Amino acid sequence: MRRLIYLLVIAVAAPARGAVDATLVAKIDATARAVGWADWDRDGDLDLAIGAGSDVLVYRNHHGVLTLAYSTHTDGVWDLAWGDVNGDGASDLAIGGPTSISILINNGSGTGWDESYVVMETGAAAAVHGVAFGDVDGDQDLDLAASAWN
Ligand SMILES: [Ca+2]
Ligand SMILES: [Ca+2]
Ligand SMILES: [Ca+2]
Repeated sequence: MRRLIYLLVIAVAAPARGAVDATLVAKIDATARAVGWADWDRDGDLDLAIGAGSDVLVYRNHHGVLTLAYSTHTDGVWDLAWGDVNGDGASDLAIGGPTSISILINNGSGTGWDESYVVMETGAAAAVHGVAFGDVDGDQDLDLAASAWN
């Protein structure tokens, strides 16, 4: 079932807790489950990735205005997380999906991905609903935690 999802950017001013200013960024006709910020195009500001149905949508930030810059079709995006997997300074994207965990390698120029690959096949019995990067063993590279259920 497809649902119309409203995506909002909500500014929360720290001194005025509870007072929020919400800006409508886009309406997406898909089940949107995940969002994440990173400087995708390496221009110094944060861009927004959205998992919308089977697509990863990247909205480029230009002086605070977000516009859809790139769309990548996958077999489903249940969660996403940014992290520089290959250490080239550009944030890459991990995707938890209905049957696998995959990685999109950022080409670093704001024009797309160098490659994508599946890290782990979980099968239909274990949809991946959560992914998060962290350096678990302190060896200066990112490790990936994932949660799955069916
Ligand atoms: Ca940027
Ligand atoms: Ca990278
Ligand atoms: Ca590590």
